[in-house]
Amino acid sequence: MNKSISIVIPTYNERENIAALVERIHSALAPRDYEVVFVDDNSKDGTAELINSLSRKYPLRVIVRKEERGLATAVIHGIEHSDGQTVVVMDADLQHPPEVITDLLSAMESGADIVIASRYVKGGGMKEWGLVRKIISKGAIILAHLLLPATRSVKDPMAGFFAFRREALGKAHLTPRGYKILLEIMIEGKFKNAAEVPFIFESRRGGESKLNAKQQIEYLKHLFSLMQRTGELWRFIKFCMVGASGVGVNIGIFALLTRLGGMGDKDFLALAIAIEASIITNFILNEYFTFRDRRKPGSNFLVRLLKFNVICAAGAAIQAGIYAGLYHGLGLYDLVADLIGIIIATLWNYVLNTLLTWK
Ligand SMILES: Nc1nc2c(ncn2[C@@H]2O[C@H](COP(=O)(O)OP(=O)(O)OP(=O)(O)O)[C@@H](O)[C@H]2O)c(=O)[nH]1
Ligand SMILES: [Mg+2]
Repeated sequence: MNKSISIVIPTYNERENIAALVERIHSALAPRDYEVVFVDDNSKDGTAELINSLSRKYPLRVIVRKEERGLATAVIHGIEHSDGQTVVVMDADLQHPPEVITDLLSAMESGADIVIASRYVKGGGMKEWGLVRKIISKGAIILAHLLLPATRSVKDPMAGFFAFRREALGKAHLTPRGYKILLEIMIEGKFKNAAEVPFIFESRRGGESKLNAKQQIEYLKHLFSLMQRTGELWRFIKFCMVGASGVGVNIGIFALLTRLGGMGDKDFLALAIAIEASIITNFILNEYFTFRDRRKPGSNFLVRLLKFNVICAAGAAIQAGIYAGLYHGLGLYDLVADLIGIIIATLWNYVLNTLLTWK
């Protein structure tokens, strides 16, 4: 039967949390027309059996997967095997308070097509998180914001607690890895209006965490795959190619000025002119090649040129500083010191220009 709300919950050995979870969902949502679809990866602790017995009293179903394991694929499985117009995704371990579902639904009623229960908006947060986990969590978000501009519309694209309109997801082809299903959904779906509501990430009530270092590696691989799919990886390669062309312009003009231009004794001036010329050619190539799709009609070309210039000048200073520190300070081989400087300055230029110049 077609329900209006499908709540998809992946489970792996969560027996201890199920009864409280189901009761709290029911008291938050009744009398709305909802169903809970659990996707259990063949837990050994009797999770699925408990859900089955509770399904006599509550609108629940459990799908048991025997061949596959993994949080993100379990969530997709649940999305594909449910049919509510609104889909809610959450964890089973009561870290996502079921009462917040009603906040998600109200935001959807006010016009959002995807709503995220966010730790990083005012009123949100997490209980009992150690400093290391906080830093990893924040670092992962910063990385996603930098490398995948489509995630910048929300402060917490890593959340595992969210709701969306099924129609807006369309026929998206979802191929996530690891844990971060929301990233995949946001990038592959056709959402126009994302909203966030605050929530406090509770401490785990029972059972054990399945989060481990392997998940962090999976996250980086997933990020890379999303960069490939969205064209952001190709954009970065283009940016590096343009940078390399700038080296040619720089050397060529410097050679011309000092050899044919009679500036042999004014080599610093010749160098400054050569650097500025390469910044300008880099800008033009980036404007019409690397960031062609991000030029906004009516926005100011000269303002962008100025921003690019300032960022690249700072990049050159950073490169010189790194070279000085590594070669003169630490005695590293000079070409290695130079190469490290170039890599860091390139990253600096790329990140700052995607954030400020071609937003
Ligand atoms: N079906 C399925 N569910 C999983 C799998 N791994 C984790 N889950 C479920 O996904 C949800 C989130 O997993 P957790 O281990 O709680 O991850 P976390 O909340 O980031 O980490 P903690 O704060 O330590 O709990 C829980 O409901 C788990 O039962 C899996 O491989 N398959
Ligand atoms: Mg958890």
